Amino acid sequence: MFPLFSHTESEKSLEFYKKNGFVALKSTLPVEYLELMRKIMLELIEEEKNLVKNPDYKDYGFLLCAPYYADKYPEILEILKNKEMLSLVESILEKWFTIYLYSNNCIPPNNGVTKAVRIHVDTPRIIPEYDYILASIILLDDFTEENGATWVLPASHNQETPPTEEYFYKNAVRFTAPKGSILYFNPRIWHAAGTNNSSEWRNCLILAYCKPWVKQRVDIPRFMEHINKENIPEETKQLLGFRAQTPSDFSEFYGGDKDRTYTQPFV
Ligand SMILES: O=C(O)CCC(=O)C(=O)O
Repeated sequence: MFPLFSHTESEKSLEFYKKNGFVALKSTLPVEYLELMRKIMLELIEEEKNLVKNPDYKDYGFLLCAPYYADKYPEILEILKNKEMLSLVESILEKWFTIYLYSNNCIPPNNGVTKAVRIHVDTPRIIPEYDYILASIILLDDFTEENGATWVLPASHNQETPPTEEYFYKNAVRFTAPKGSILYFNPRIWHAAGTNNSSEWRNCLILAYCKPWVKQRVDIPRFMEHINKENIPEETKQLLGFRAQTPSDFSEFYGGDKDRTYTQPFV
């Protein structure tokens, strides 16, 4: 059974994370929001496939940068106001972390898989005892063995060589949990998505966070250039990386508060 902590059990959940390289929290997200996001994600993966226009497109089921669509669907940014979700991130990465990646993984039904089905790590480097990046999976559906719940090999984040398939599937735990639950994991841990043998899509959001000086997976502020950001709260902009952009001219480095592009502490 996969342990699910409540967001109030911060000490216990942090201790579990430090020992195992992952930890899961119970939902604090409204069901209506999860359902809406599920619908939006399924629509956007088709839209993105058409936008990319690459006959070799291998990322079907993933969005490269969900905030890119926040003009059409401002709800995409709403989740970034969820304090309970962010508080564990802050206890691991400390204040001023930013978003490394905001994506999703939607697995098609009837034996469907995505590229995440292979046993993999998300980041190659190992920096023992130092957290500079953290990944999370937010369930938009109940995850079951049938619909492809994520496999995680406990405490494998410092293991350089890949486990054999036999070892992995014998020792990995399966993240079967109700929708809204969040699995946080060190992206250096060996893990895999399952195969979806159900008749419905299996959906989740993927949110990864990093220290503010780490280069984001994609440049989210530039991806959002077409979006009017007047109504986006300051905290959300900071999370998206708008306060951690490397300067591209003298005024962006030496200028006043309005001109400078890196306006948060280096931590
Ligand atoms: O969707 C899942 O179950 C796992 C996703 C994953 O492995 C990844 O995004 O790296």
